[in-house]
Amino acid sequence: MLSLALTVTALAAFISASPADLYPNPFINKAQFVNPAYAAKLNTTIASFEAKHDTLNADRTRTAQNISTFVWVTRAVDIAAIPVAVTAARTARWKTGKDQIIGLVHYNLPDRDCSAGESAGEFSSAKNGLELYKRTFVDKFAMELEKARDLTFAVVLEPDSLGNVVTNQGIEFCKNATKVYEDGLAYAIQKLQYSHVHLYVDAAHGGWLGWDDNLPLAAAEFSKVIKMAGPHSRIRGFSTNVSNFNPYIANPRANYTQYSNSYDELHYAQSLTPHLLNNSLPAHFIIDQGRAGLQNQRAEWGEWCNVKAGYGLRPSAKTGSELVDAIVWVKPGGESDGKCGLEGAPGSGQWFNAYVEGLVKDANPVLDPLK
Ligand SMILES: *[C@@H]1O[C@H](CO)[C@@H](O)[C@H](O)[C@H]1NC(C)=O
Ligand SMILES: *[C@@H]1O[C@H](CO)[C@@H](O)[C@H](O)[C@H]1NC(C)=O
Ligand SMILES: *[C@@H]1O[C@H](CO)[C@@H](O)[C@H](O)[C@H]1NC(C)=O
Ligand SMILES: *[C@@H]1O[C@H](CO)[C@@H](O)[C@H](O)[C@H]1NC(C)=O
Ligand SMILES: *[C@@H]1O[C@H](CO)[C@@H](O)[C@H](O)[C@H]1NC(C)=O
Ligand SMILES: CC(=O)N[C@H]1CO[C@H](CO)[C@@H](O)[C@@H]1O
Repeated sequence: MLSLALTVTALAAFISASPADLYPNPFINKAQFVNPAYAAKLNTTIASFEAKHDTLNADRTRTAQNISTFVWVTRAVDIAAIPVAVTAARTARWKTGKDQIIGLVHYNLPDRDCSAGESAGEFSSAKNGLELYKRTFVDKFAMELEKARDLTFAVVLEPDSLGNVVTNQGIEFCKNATKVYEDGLAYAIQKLQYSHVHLYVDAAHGGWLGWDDNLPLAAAEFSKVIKMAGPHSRIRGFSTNVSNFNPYIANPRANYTQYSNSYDELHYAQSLTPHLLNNSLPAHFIIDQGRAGLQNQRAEWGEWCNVKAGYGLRPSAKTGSELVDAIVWVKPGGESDGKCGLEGAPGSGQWFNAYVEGLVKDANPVLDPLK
């Protein structure tokens, strides 16, 4: 009861003190940018359906080609994808008359993916990685955004990194990486302070940081890093469930969540909120639903790799919750999580076409075929 009372008090304080008009939801009245590079990959899937004379699913895939996904920038050479996206977004604005918000994932910390090892990056802290990260990645990333002040950006910062700091101190490589993660992330936050850029620090997902014991530790860690970014640095909020399979609203809740109050991503946002507010952090979220359409496919919550899935809720700023700025598709479905999960999975980031066929067929809501 005590924690419930605290939650209600904190939420009430949030609502009455919320200076919503000082920093409104950046997704309102914007079209989420559709990445032509992802649409191009889906042409492979259209061709494979057509080869099987499955015109229904080929036409559904054409609809998916018009849905927004985030652009992942995971190596220094990928920075080149930013101006390409910027040009495409300007074209889309010109064609549709709608202002665009481009979703980017900034994902290249030294010693990356310290616990799972499927997505190790190009920088190692033992080889001057922090300095290389700052100079050849963060600075260049910021420079590209600075050149596109006519557009709006939502940037997901470093998925999994603070989740690993909070819960994986028992893994020596993560323990060693902690200082570098904190310094690197704080530097990125500080460097990306522009009024047209909205930062969402990654907050893992409900099955990870959503446990009651982890919530205060997570909020304290976020607070530490954001303070390190300096008194003039601000973030819009937090991203959750990047590349995961958790539903926004579970129905029914999965059995493996039975001891957690954060049994779906909306409940996770609600559970984390009082802890964020207690640390003077903004309680705003964007939630990845790109692969959350098919529920209850896992025996355990911890399964994370190429789990059988369908495309989930569509990207939208109509979320039904004041806490949630937008439903987004951060993970471009079909880029493999690694050589694990469903049979035939290729290495991390490679196109897994059979998987995409499943995303299309099992989409929930169902994809209407493009006429
Ligand atoms: C996908 O294929 C269509 C039809 O062949 C073509 O017009 C389009 O340019 C391709 N899309 C991309 C993004 O490559
Ligand atoms: C793509 O989506 C936009 C916005 O949702 C819509 O206005 C447009 O008609 C769609 N285009 C196609 C080809 O479906
Ligand atoms: C962690 O750091 C210590 C001290 O620098 C080093 O001896 C050890 O090899 C590192 N462990 C890993 C797994 O990188
Ligand atoms: C949960 O477990 C019960 C009992 O074992 C089972 O009947 C039910 O189908 C399970 N629910 C889900 C969503 O898996
Ligand atoms: C808020 O923070 C204070 C001081 O760090 C702590 O004692 C208290 O338990 C926190 N309350 C909640 C709801 O996290
Ligand atoms: C950012 C984050 O926590 N992403 C996780 C989302 O869930 C998948 C699957 O459980 C994990 O692999 C990701 O690490």
